[in-house]
Amino acid sequence: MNDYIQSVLSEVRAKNQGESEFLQAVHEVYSTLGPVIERHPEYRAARILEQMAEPERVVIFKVPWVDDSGEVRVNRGIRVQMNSAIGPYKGGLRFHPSVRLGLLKFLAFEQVYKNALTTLPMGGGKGGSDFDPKGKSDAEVRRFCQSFMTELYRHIGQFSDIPAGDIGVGSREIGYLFGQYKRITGEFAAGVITGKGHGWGGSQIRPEATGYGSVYFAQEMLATRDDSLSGKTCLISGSGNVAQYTAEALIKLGAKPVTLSDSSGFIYDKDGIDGEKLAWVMDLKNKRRGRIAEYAEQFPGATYAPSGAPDHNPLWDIPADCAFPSATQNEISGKDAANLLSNGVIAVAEGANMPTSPEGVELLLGAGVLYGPGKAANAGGVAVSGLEMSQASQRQQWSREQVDEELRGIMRAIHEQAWSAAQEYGHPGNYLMGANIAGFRKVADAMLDESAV
Ligand code: NDP
Ligand code: 2IT
Repeated sequence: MNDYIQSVLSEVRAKNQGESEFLQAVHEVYSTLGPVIERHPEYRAARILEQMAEPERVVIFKVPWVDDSGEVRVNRGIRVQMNSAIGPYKGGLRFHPSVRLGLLKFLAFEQVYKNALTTLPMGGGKGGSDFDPKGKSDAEVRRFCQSFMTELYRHIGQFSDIPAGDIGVGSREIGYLFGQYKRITGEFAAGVITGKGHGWGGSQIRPEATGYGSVYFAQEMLATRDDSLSGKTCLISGSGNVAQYTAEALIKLGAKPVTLSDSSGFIYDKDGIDGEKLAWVMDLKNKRRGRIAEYAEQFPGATYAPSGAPDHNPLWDIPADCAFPSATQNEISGKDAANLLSNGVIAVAEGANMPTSPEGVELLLGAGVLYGPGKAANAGGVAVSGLEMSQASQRQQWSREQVDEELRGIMRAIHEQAWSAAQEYGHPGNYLMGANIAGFRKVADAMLDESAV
C-alpha cells in the first residue's frame, strides 16, 4: 500500500480508538485507493482522505421514555452527518442494542460512497439508538420513537438531512417518527424522511428496493459471464426487510432460495422457499414478530439450527451457487468464506452493510468469484429513497412499474461504474475496487469544486 495512505490510516486509527467497525470500513476503502492517489495528486494536496474520515457533524442526545409498567427508561440517540459534498445527508436509522458511535460512523462512511454510486444527489449520514425494539409493545415503540424525534427533528430537513430505516426500523417505526415530526413542526414535509407508507407520501417499491436491487446487481454480475440466476441455489441470511425481498426477487427469477436466519439461528429448506412459504415468513416477521425457528415447525421438510460460534456460521456451509448475506456486519468470517468457496459458490451479493470480514473478502477476491460489495449491491434501497424524495418534491406518485424500472436502471448504472473504474485503474472484475474508486472520485471531485478548505 502507498506510504501516504498508510500514514492516513495510522492517523485514523489513533484518532478513533476502539471504533473497530469504523476502522475496518475506512481501511477497506482507503486500501483500494492507491492507484487513484497516484494519478490525482490534487486529492492528497487537499487532504481529501483525512477529511472524508471525519464526520462533518455528530449529534448525540438522550431519549427518555416510559415503559408499559410506568418505569422511566433512557436510551442514547445519535445522528452522524458524514459528508454533504454531493447532496444533503441521507441514510437510515438503526435501533439495536449494539448501536454505538463507532458503529454508526462505519455505516455513515459506507453510505457516502454508496449514495454517490446511485447517480442521485445524496450525501451520506446514519443514525440510531441502542434501543432494542425486540420484545417491546407497540405502545412502547411508539413512545420511544416520539421521544427520539422530539430531539432529532431540529437536526433534519428535506434540504439538510433525510433519515430512513435500517435494522430495527421498519414501516411501523417510520410511521411513528414521521407522525411526531409532523406534530412538532406542523408541516407535512414528505421529503424529510423516506420509507413512508404508500398512502402517505411513500414510494412504491421502497420496501422491496434493497432486496430486489441486490438481486438485480447479482444478475448484472452473472451476465458478464453469460450466466443467470435461473435454477441457481441461493443462501440468504437474515429474515428482515432485505432478506425477505431478496427471496421474493430470486423466486420470481426462477432461482431457489434455501435458507433464512435471525440472530438465534437459521432454517434450511432443501426444497426451496417458495412464494407461499415466503408469505408465511413475512407474516411471522412483520406482524407476529416471531422467531425464524418456527419455520421448521410449520414446514416439516425444513430444518432449524442455532447460529454457530462467532467465527463460524453453519448457514454458509450449505452447498449453493450464490450467497446473499442480508443480516448484519461481519457475518461471513474467513472460515465461512472458505466454506462457501469449497462448496463452489460463484457469486456473493451483499445485501447487508459490510457483512464479509476482511479475511473473507480477501479469500473471495483471491478466488475470482463474482463479489458485489454492499456499497454497490445494496444501494437499491437508498436509491429508491432518493426517488421517494423526487416524488415528494413533485407532489406526485409514480407507478410500481415505473419505480421498478428506474431501480433496474440504477443498479445497471452502479454495476457499470464499478466495472469501468476497476478496468480503468488496472483491476478488471474487482467490484470492490471499482465501487470504492467510482464513489470516492465523485465525492472527492465535488469537495475540490466546493473548495474543501
Ligand atoms: P431488519 O431489522 O428488517 O432485519 C435484520 C435481520 O438481520 C433480522 O433477521 C435480524 O435478526 C438479523 N440480525 C440483525 N442483527 C443481527 C446480528 N447481530 N446477528 C445475527 N443476525 C442479526 O433489517 P434490514 O433487513 O433492513 O437490514 C439488514 C441489513 O441490510 C443491515 O446490514 C442493513 O444495514 C442493511 N441494509 C438495509 C437497507 C434497508 O433499506 N433496510 C438498505 C441497505 C442495507 P433478529 O430479528 O434476531 O435481530
Ligand atoms: O444502509 C442503507 O443504505 C439504508 N439503510 C437505507 C438508507 C436510506 O436512506 O434509504
